Amino acid sequence: MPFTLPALAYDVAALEPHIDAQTMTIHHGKHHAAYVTNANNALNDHSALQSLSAVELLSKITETPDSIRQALINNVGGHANHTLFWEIMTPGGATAPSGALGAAISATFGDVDKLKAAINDAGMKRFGSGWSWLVADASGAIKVISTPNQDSPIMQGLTPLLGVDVWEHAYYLKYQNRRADYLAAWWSVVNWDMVARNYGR
Ligand code: MN3
Repeated sequence: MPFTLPALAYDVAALEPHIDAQTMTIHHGKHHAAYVTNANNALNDHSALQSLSAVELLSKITETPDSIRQALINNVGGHANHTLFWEIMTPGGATAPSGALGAAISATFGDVDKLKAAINDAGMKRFGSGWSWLVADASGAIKVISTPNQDSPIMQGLTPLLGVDVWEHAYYLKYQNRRADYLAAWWSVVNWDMVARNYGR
């Protein structure tokens, strides 16, 4: 089995009250687990691809077999997206980005509040299910994008630094239709140290 569900680095209740424990339990233990299972199933008859990492598969997605490409986009993408999502959240993390990322955010957006506004705007404009991202390109330039479904920025040659899940399963139990409230609250649990580390990778 190429992929396994990563354990959370914190308790499912640790992000309360911003992200509730029931949402975390279902999101991690059911939704993410299903992406892992379905990614592994898609690779069942493709042993040559089983040694590739999620990043490698997504980077070379156009070279994967037609018969499984959409399953890989959905499920390897879902696995990679959620793995990053859990990592960039933490209880009681730094409230602002530092180092090279902090400088890049100041230079590109003006300040972190403008970055947050851009991420929230992209998340609000995402019709249906998807993600809002802060990404870096190969030159280190950063920008905000949104992707539908589980499409990964890695497929576009971009490095995801921060991503917020705007599928209803990420917020509906606590926030119902109030995606804006979820997005506003989510910034309280962002792990800026990890986001900055992603920029350095
Ligand atoms: Mn999700």
